[in-house]
Amino acid sequence: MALKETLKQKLEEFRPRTTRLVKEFGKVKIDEVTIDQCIGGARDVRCLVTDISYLDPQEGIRFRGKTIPETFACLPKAAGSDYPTVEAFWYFLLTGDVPTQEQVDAVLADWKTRQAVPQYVFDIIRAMPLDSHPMAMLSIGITAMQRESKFAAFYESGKFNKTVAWEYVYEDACDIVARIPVLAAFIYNLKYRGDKQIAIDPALDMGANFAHMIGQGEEYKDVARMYFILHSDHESGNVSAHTTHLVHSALSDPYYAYAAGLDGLAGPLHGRANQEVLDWTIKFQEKYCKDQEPTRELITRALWDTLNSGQVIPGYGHAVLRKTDPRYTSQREFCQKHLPNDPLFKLVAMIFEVAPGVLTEHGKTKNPWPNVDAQSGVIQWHYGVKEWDFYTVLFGVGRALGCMANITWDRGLGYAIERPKSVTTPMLEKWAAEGGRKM
Ligand code: HAX
Repeated sequence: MALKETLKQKLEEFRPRTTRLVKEFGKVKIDEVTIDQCIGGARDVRCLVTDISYLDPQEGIRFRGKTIPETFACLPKAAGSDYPTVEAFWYFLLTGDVPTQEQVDAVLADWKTRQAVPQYVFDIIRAMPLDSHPMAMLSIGITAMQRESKFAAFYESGKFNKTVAWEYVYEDACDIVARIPVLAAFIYNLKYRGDKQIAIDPALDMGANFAHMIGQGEEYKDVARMYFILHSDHESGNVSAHTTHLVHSALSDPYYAYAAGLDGLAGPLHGRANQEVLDWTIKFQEKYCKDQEPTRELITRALWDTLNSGQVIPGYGHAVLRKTDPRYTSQREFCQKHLPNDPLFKLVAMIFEVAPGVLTEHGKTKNPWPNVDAQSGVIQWHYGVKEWDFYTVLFGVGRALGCMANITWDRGLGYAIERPKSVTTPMLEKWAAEGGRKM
């Protein structure tokens, strides 16, 4: 069955479960909120629902119930590759079903019809100063493309109907995931390759085509596939996914919603950490390793210098995870296989040996282990993508998959506009003195 039909069937089967939970069990308590959580970024408050991925603090992410190795193992592979296509993963993320090769080919063919980015979007980005951050360019590109939104057109048609609204979100979602790598490649070529643009190769899958469009060779095709899949989804409380969900909950269309998600991803505590990691590592090399090999002692000193100057160690720590991020491990395994002797990989591996101990001694972070961003830049650097301010854009291409799958389901299940309640500081002080709010 084609993807949209399968999704329709899944939504129809699933919807009664959500309706029943709200109608029959709506008042059942699943959590309570402390003052700490209220001021401290709602950490651990269970008030979002998604079935697309789940993040266990010890185990890490599962996509549709499968760990990263299980996900890579179960999906049909790109021709001649150990990695699945992004198209196969998209089918899996949306439906929870492992697609057949025929179903993957249908997604591939569908994306081919969607991937052209309108010329006016390129013109708008070209009008920006060339030293604009590439994340600003990507976000503006997605906002500019809002004109293409099928969901917005449906809303404006006067025929808006909640039960079929998800179909228009789905259409926009597919357009966005098919177009965003083309937009990202355009930005890369504009900023760093003297505007030497490369046309789409219609014979290639999404990851391979991205590699082709930024002038990369055969090996980078798997890098792109792996990278986009690994960065796709991390349940729905992280800043980019939550922002996309929040903005779309006001029935803002997927273009507005994902542009907002990208703006959140651009923050150094979130997606920009991959840029910061490379920045930190290269500066470390320049400062300490001009005339000597990196040592554990030098790394320890540099880490303490960073902490003592009040900055965070980028790529380490996590709001939910309490162990090494399996997305880090997956990329580390890729490095061990494909670039074991790369000097930067060796340095990052040495930082991994030292940083958790330093952070533990520092005593602040709840999780001294590396996250996805500690390893990702090394791979890009190795293959010649050395412009590290572009790394968050790569993250943004991958994250589109998770965010778009999530809002398609949000609409399909009719989730409400998000509107948590705020309180004032005097209220908190009163409840603190009384030992809690009287319910
Ligand atoms: N280096 C130094 N201090 C750190 C730290 C790190 N890597 N990680 C956490 N801390 C500090 C926090 O700043 C906080 O200090 P204050 O009490 O002074 O505010 C304290 O330890 C407690 O923080 P936490 O509860 O362990 O962590 P949070 O949930 O508040 O924050 C962050 C999670 C990921 C933002 C945090 O660990 C961090 O800043 N890490 C470095 C940046 C980074 O790698 N971000 C990417 C995370 C993954 C991701 O989203 N990718 O997109």
